[in-house]
Amino acid sequence: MAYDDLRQWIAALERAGELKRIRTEVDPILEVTEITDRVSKSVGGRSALLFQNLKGHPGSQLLINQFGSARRMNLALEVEKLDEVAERIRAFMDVKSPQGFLDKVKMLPMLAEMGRFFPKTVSTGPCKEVIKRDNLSLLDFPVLQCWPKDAGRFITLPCVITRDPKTGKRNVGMYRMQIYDERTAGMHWQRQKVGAEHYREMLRRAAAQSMWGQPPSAVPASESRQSSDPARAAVDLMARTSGGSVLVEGVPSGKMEVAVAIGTDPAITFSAIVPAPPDVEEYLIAGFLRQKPVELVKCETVDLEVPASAEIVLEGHVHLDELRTEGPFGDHTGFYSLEDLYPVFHVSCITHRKDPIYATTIVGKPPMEDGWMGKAVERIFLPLMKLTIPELVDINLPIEGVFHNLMIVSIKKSYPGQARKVMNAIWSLGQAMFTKCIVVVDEDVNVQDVGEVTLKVFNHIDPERDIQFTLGPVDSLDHASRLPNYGSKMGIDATRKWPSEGFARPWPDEILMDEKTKALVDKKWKELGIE
Ligand SMILES: Cc1cc2nc3c(=O)[nH]c(=O)nc-3n(C[C@H](O)[C@H](O)[C@H](O)COP(=O)(O)O)c2cc1C
Ligand SMILES: [Mn+2]
Repeated sequence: MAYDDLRQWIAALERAGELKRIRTEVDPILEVTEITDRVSKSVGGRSALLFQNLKGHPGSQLLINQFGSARRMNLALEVEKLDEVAERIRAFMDVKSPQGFLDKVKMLPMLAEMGRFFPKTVSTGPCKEVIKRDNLSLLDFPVLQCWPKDAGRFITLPCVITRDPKTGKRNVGMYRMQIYDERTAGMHWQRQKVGAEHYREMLRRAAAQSMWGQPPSAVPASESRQSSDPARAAVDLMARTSGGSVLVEGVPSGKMEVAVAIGTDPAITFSAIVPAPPDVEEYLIAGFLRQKPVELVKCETVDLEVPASAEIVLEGHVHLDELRTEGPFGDHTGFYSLEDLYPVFHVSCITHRKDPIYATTIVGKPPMEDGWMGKAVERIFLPLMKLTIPELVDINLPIEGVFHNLMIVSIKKSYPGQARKVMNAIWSLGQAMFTKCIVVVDEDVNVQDVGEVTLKVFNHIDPERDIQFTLGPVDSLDHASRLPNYGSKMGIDATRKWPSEGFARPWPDEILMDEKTKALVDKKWKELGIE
């Protein structure tokens, strides 16, 4: 029974006792954050909040903290445990190449099931109840200023939809948007994300078009690699640390179509943060998660499709030759991410439901709502990681490790040096490349128990021997790396060292009481009168 839209999801939250309506007047500037932060940090992340009386926005409603606990994350994906999603993925991947007729017959339901998840385009939907081309303003919505030193108001839970100019495939990514004025906003796709790659591909095309009058596919590779390539100039400029608003000199003006859906059913919202391979459409992932296809409608002013039941849809363009200072913004690292140059989104049309509900989140010091989304990603991706790293037993991204700072993994070690092989595999696996510190332990260590990890890891290592450094891309939010987006990473091999790894000393046993003595004391326990 998939949720068809945000409203069904809100009703389900309310039925489950997981929603609080707030009727007292609250300011979207800072005040919503302070309230939500207290709720996030109380036991169990307490509940989702529906603010119904927002200062300066009479009649508006704002939903926050919808994913902010293990229970709500399970409700969002309609499972008892997230392992069920992992299990469904595993079942899918288990399909062997059919050997005979019977095997082929067995495969049919699986293929039919896959077909059930593809998005469907429908002629219209609730997101078209109100269509505004003129007199529109991003400031109509109760967009938050989250933290005191934020550069302004930020849309924090937008599903940003772009199209790959090469393949025509759509991508949905969650990239925050700083509101500059009624019609413009920042487009914070970090350079390693799929939206940013679509933008660069548009730049390459526009550059090739202006230099050679034809798209890059028609230009000989030797020519397109010339250093005077204006697309390179723009990419290089994006690599700079910061600056004011700039028009990128020498880059042909051009536009890239972008649509943004805010307030979708929870499977779509969640799919926008999932670190999926670039060529897998998130609409399909959402269909898989909710076991029902996503219904899409065409946009009014751009050639993109958006979820038909979205509360709010922003349509518009990113100009290829324009970058603008974005940030600072109080980020999920617990620190402000610094200002940097990002593309600018110009709104051409806003469509929305009647009385739209604005869905948002705040990030800051963990634990917060996004931490629970990250935990869901961790559970769901484990079986996928095992495809390329079969020795993997379990992983833990502790919430205070803010996704990219710390990953603890246990492995079944079968040959010398395997822990280092696993580190390198993780550093080359999609967005796991950002992991600043990877700790590898043997399979007998429970990675979910950070106390046990601390005890065993720091007992087992000879730091100079067991720490591996490497250089590579780091998260844009890393404020300590030597350069933005580029820095070092560290792996700790805390597995037991073998003679074949040059460790000749004996390895001590872990202290464990024998079963006989334990049973004896169990029997006597009451008599001892200690409790
Ligand atoms: C609340 C929230 C806010 C996020 N904001 C950003 C952002 O501003 N920029 C960004 O590049 N990634 C951001 N992310 C992470 C991306 O959504 C995530 O990396 C996603 O996998 C990107 O999708 P893509 O692989 O299709 O590009 C955010 C994630 C969450 C949960
Ligand atoms: Mn994607």
